[in-house]
Amino acid sequence: MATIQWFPGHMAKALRQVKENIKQVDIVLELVDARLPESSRNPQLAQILQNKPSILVLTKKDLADSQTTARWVRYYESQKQPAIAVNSTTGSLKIIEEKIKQVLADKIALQAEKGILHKRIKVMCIGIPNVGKSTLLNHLVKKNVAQVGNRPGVTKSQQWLKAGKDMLLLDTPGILWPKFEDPMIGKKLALTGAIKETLYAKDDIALYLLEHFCQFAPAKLKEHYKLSESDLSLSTVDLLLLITKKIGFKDDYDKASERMILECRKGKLGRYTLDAVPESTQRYDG
Ligand SMILES: Nc1nc2c(ncn2[C@@H]2O[C@H](COP(=O)(O)OP(=O)(O)OP(=O)(O)O)[C@@H](O)[C@H]2O)c(=O)[nH]1
Ligand SMILES: [Mg+2]
Repeated sequence: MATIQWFPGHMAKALRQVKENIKQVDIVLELVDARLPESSRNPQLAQILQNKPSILVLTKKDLADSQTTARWVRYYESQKQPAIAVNSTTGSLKIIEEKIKQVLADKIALQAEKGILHKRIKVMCIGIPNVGKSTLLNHLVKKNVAQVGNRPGVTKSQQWLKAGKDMLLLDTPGILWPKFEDPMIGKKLALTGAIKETLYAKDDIALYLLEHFCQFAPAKLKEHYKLSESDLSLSTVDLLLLITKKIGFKDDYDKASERMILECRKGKLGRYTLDAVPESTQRYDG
């Protein structure tokens, strides 16, 4: 299978702007996709964040396996990285405001001692493309001020937004990193929609999808594509050809791959998490 290569071009500029603005914010919301919390975490950001208070926000929790998400959150908290999981398309995001105030409690108390009250908290929101940065900020602002869209690269430049009297929020363009050390990361990011579709071969990603679901959620695959038990032991290439026929695309497996990827993103194959929680946290189970 081909390795997805990503040359970040304009993302280098976006990264530079993050470095410039980090000094003037109180806290960073680092957004990752709950379906792949580690693979969607930009390794370049760790160095930039350093001692800046941050919260790891696992977005799209409605699409991820809920037990695994809970374990991921506990894992990060056990690593002293404050973390929460959210679905930004519904319900209240009060939980984020509360978490921000909790993480900054000492700083706010110190300011209060000095007589500084009601200082707006400056929050920067960062993460890979399409992870839901603008959606989450719109929720916090309670207005649709930031443009959102279900494709990577919607936000083109940084934008400050006011959220009530308490917070100032900075929306930023999604940033990927120049090279994925592990080609699986590219496949996971492509499957979940962080990479422009012109940059990967759809059949490669559909084959990855089949590999994952055959191993971790065969029942869902069987049910959705009306497969028999023996179909599941076919090679993934033969399975792709079979599904292509079953969904009426004859031998157009590129079109079938596109359909399968979109259905998977929409949750038609059920909730799934592509990244496994490190073994050490298994003890948290049950
Ligand atoms: N199911 C689900 N969809 C979400 C969630 N958050 C965001 N989305 C969807 O994800 C897509 C991308 O959202 P955006 O807010 O534009 O993402 P972004 O991170 O700002 O993307 P860029 O500006 O391209 O970097 C949109 O279709 C949102 O509706 C969530 O918690 N659950
Ligand atoms: Mg955006």
